[in-house]
Amino acid sequence: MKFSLVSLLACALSAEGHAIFQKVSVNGQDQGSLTGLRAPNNNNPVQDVNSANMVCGQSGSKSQTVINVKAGDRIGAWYQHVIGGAQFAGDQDNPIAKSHKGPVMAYLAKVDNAASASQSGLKWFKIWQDGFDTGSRKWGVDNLLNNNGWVYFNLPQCIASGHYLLRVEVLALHSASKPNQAQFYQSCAQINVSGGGSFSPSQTVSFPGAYSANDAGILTSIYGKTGQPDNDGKPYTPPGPAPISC
Ligand SMILES: [Cu+2]
Repeated sequence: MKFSLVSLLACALSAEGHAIFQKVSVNGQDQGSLTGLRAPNNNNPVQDVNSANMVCGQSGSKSQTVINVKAGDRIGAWYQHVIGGAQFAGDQDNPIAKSHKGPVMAYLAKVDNAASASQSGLKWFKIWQDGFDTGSRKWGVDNLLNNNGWVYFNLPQCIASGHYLLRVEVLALHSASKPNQAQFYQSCAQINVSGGGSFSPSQTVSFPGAYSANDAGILTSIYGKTGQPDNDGKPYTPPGPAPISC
């Protein structure tokens, strides 16, 4: 009994490093907790790249709001350890455990109505990613940690106006040298873009489908010869397509 209690505790503790994308800002304006989001209720990662949960995370809360934005706007995506922020005062694993190194990525998919659209069968294109900088040896997650959980990127100016789901994803690679141990943390924001251009993607991907468990950016060891999570100073390419340019 004692042993199983100990392993249960170890298990619970190991779950404490996770995170949830739970708030959006537009040009610095905070949109409010879970507003305009399809977000999981708990912070457990998705580890099966073939799961339907790869789209917007495990099903949890779903907002009725669609966030109005303009092409070119600066979007913020806020990750915190649990819904609302830290799990407890002095939570060292907020916004996410420091071990959880990896890239951060953002994708868009055009929909008719972002509040009601089904999230399966969509055609996604990547608009941004923050992978690994070989000079500073910093990961996208390091920048998230330095910004108190905020990830910032600009919506491309060229995208067509209209409704989209915006999928923001953290890929934590601390255990990714074993198959199906990479951890995916994503939610989707429901947005209505105005002032856009004429871009429509020539190539799109599906979720699930965009990734394979053995992709070079997913089944990988990030630990260099010194044991640091520095990818040995080598370049790292996040999974999925390259971000669009316009
Ligand atoms: Cu975790």
